[in-house]
Amino acid sequence: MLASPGTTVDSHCPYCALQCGMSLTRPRADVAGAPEVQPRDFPTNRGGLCQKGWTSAAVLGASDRLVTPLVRAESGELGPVSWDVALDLVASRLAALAAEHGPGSVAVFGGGGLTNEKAYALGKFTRTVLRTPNIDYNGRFCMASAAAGMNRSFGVDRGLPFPLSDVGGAQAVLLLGSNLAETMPPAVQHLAGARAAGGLVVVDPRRSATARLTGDPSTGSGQRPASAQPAEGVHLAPVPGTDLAVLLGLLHVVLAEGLADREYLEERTTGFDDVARSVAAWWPERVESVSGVAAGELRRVARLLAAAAPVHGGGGVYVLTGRGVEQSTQGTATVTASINLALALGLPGRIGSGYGAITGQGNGQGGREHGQKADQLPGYRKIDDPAAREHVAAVWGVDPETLPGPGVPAVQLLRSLGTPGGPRALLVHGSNLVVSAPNASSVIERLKSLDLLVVCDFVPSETALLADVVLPVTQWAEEEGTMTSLEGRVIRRRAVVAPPGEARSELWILAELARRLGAPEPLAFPTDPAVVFDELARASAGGPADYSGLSHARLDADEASGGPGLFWPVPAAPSGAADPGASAQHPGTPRMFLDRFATPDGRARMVAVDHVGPSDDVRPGAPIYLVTGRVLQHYQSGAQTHRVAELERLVAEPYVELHPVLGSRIGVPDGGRVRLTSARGRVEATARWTDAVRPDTVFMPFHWSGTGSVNQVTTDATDPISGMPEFKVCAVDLTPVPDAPEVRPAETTPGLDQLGQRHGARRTKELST
Ligand SMILES: Nc1nc2c(c(=O)[nH]1)N[C@H]1C(S)=C(S)[C@@H](COP(=O)(O)OP(=O)(O)OC[C@H]3O[C@@H](n4cnc5c(=O)[nH]c(N)nc54)[C@H](O)[C@@H]3O)O[C@H]1N2
Ligand SMILES: Nc1nc2c(c(=O)[nH]1)N[C@H]1C(S)=C(S)[C@@H](COP(=O)(O)OP(=O)(O)OC[C@H]3O[C@@H](n4cnc5c(=O)[nH]c(N)nc54)[C@H](O)[C@@H]3O)O[C@H]1N2
Ligand code: SF4
Ligand SMILES: [Mo]
Repeated sequence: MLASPGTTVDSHCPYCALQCGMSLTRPRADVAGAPEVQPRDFPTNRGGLCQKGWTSAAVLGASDRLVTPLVRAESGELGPVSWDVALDLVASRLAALAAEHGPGSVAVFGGGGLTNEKAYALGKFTRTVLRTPNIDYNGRFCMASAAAGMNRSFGVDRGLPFPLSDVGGAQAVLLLGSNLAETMPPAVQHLAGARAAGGLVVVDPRRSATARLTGDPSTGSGQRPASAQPAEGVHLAPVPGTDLAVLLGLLHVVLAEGLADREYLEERTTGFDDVARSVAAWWPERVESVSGVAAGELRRVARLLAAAAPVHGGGGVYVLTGRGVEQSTQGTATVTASINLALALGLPGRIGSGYGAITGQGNGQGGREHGQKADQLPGYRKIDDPAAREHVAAVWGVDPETLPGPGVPAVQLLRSLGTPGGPRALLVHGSNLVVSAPNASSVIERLKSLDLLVVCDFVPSETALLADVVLPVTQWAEEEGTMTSLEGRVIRRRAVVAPPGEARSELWILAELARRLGAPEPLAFPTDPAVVFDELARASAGGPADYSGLSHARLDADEASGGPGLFWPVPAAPSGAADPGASAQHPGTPRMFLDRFATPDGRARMVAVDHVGPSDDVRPGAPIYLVTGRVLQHYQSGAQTHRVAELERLVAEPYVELHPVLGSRIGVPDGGRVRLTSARGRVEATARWTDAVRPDTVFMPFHWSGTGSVNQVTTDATDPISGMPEFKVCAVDLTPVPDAPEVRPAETTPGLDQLGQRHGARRTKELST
């Protein structure tokens, strides 16, 4: 139920996994207006918000919000239709394709921004109504390598197996490939302890905003000016894609200098001897020759970390990874090497120390637990596990035999679209693939080859503009639900304003499609998020991500009483417990692994890994490394933030960071136009000269479409274990763009202009404040 005008509800930011607490005040007079956003004190943000959070309400009132279903007419234009017409059309075409080509001819692509309830309903709909194995989601682009590494070593994947606020007390933090200062600015306060102790170590080929927090003037060269201020830490700037060698070198030094926590290794791990042998030949000078990080710096960092480890009486160490090291063909191996280093220092499962991966999307954590992943059933169960199939099928009221088996990871799924024997229809829920998928031009080609593309979104994203049917959905402050933050804390999203026009919740859309596709009773698709959550909780019972002790009511009561929030696993109270009331409730699990890891023998597994290097390495013809990432003001494909005038003003156009030495050698001045060409395609953008990047490397954010879309250039080579694409590193050639500006049309399809609606990345609504 909506709050009455003028009242304030507690909710969270729509964007990233930090899920900063905010309060939303419903406008008094203008019921359709945007709510007022104020930060509130929540453990992840402690009253802070970044620019995206502050301006997030603008997207609710975007001038081109989708307010009615759209269907592409014979003329090629998208035009408005009623919900009945749109849903009948989708259902009949899906049924016809399945009848003619089998259930596998339909595929589904989900997103880590969906609430837990929507992610769960999407997986259930796919497996029970469509009965296709072909589902995956954009978390494959984001958290798959961290998930694979943590599952293998710890037996469970919760990004941070401890509250983020624990990090604030540590003496040292090793941050690999994360630019927290731009991607989660309020989280920087949790680095305070390490910074004060001179223990912040940032590994990034760029002197990113986060690397600058170290105050390290040397940028990993080992050339430290004698006059330098006492630094807050160390910045290592390896050759892109060589972090794994750096990690092997750090472990080599820890072992060679007798700094490991032998007792912990003995009691809590397996596989140490193999790992020790595997790093024996990675002495620092060899690592230097591969990564460019000075041997002396490696030794210094290894000693700094060891001194802060509990075994040497230090104040605690966290090893944290971000996309910079995970979006790699050796992403799982690099996560594993990070975990091996953490285990050798005796960190995981100790209060005040640990390893964690920093989850990205708003519900990047919950989104990977409830069944939109190709190989997964709710509760983070495996779809090929007979016991899991039986349990979940019983909750759903279907025969386990009817559940499909595992599907394929996202990149493989996208490559198969429209190919002989591949899916002919795709339903997209919460991803803008045209901009964000690797090697995007080939993805666009696959999307265009489909018989039916259905996109649910609240704005006409570049992907929606390619669709045959576009279904308008509710967003964030218009809906109830739950999200799971980067620390595994389950939190409530609350509705404060009514959705515009005919926008509907995806829960309703899935229920309507299920009904039209003849879903048999008792297979039910409830539309009340609290009821969906209760079902999700039952389906997750006994799984690794157990939510069975939670409900919307319990989460609300916990928050109302100022509780610390509830971290999964939260199993239900044992049935038959004497007191089924509050005292019998499981308190949740803020800190995991304190007694045992989630492996069969309770020990963490150390796994030997080796460095190979990026799949698309520099060579004549492609002599420069391209690394990609984010800028503070824009979010992902930009579908949301390009519609916020204030953010657009701050970062108005695609750009490439390059070193002045490189710029002058190839004749691209600061502010000039530069073209990047790879084996996949090319991209053009404005050059920004900066000495923050290595002279052999350029950096470009991926937030734009069309000519400025860096994913035209990136490789879709994937990690062999996680299926994660190598977004971060590829080889390019760099040339100045000739004077005559080349105009390539953006990947959009005409249609909405005819409806009097506006589209295009650059047109935005002025903020109403
Ligand atoms: N402003 C903003 N914030 C966001 C998002 C956003 O789009 N915009 N998205 C959210 C999501 S979904 C995610 S996944 C997170 C991502 O958060 P981060 O992982 O912090 O973000 P990125 O900018 O993708 O990458 C981090 C850093 O990796 C570095 N890097 C590139 N190649 C390499 C390499 O080979 N080695 C190392 N060590 N580093 C490398 C880049 O220079 C970059 O500074 O952010 C979340 N927060
Ligand atoms: N080169 C390069 N490419 C990258 C990355 C990189 O670092 N470099 N990072 C990758 C990573 S980590 C990620 S997470 C992906 C993200 O890339 P995308 O998957 O494209 O993510 P978004 O841009 O957030 O797109 C979400 C879309 O869904 C809509 N949406 C939001 N919430 C909902 C909802 O509840 N329901 C529905 N139906 N729609 C919704 C939004 O309006 C938007 O159009 O990009 C990846 N691509
Ligand atoms: S850090 Fe993330 S959750 Fe916090 S305000 Fe910014 S985008 Fe929102
Ligand atoms: Mo992400």
